[in-house]
Amino acid sequence: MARQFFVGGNFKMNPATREAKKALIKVLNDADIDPSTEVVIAPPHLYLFAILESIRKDIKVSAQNCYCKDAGAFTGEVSPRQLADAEIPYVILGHSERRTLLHESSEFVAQKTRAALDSGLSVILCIGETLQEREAGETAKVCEAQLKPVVKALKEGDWSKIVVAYEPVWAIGTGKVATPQQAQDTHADIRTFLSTAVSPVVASSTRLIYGGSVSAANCKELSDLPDVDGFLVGGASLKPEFVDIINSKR
Ligand code: G2H
Repeated sequence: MARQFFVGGNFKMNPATREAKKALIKVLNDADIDPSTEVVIAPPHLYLFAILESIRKDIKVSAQNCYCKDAGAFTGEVSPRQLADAEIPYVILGHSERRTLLHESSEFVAQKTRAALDSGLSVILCIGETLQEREAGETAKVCEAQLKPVVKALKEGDWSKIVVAYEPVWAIGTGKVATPQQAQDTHADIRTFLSTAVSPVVASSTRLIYGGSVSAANCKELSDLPDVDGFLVGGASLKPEFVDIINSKR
């Protein structure tokens, strides 16, 4: 089954001002974008409504997180139901910055994934190993351990709404990108795991995207890899070169 190329822009806690946010959206609105690529941008919650109204219709908008309940006394949280009601189609879950800084466990990420799907959202699910784990030869084991609670929480049909982002922690925001061999090998391992743990159909149809210091300079080579179906882009999504990354399959 053909997997549509996917490029996500994870703005993280950027930009710092509304003026800069407007300039960023203008670059995207004026750009010549490959219509065969699915493009999703994930701004901070505060900017979601404004960006939804000002961004061109062929670019989708994602939240960067949500909670696992529909509503209630959860100060500071945003619910998947609120996102769906606001017509936000995607949410990023399990980003390593949240796993590390906010101590989110894989079980909690799985709970939030379940809740997001129940509200009708699609999920960009992030997994990835630390440098220490890679050097210990534990990359596949760590990715599988992060995926297992999600596999348990989902039914086979749910996987059409999941994009798995493999983001080695050592490559995030460091300028150290995974080599094409490292990216391809890990993506192939994840696909093999999905084939056994879920089904061969899910393994061959689920998009596996790479994240970690993706730039205009390295995207072309990575985009040609058989098991890399796109990118989750952080730092470079805030720059005009994001357009070159979106168009990397051209
Ligand atoms: C990884 C990535 C986006 P960056 O976190 O999710 O960020 O491209 O800055 O490494």
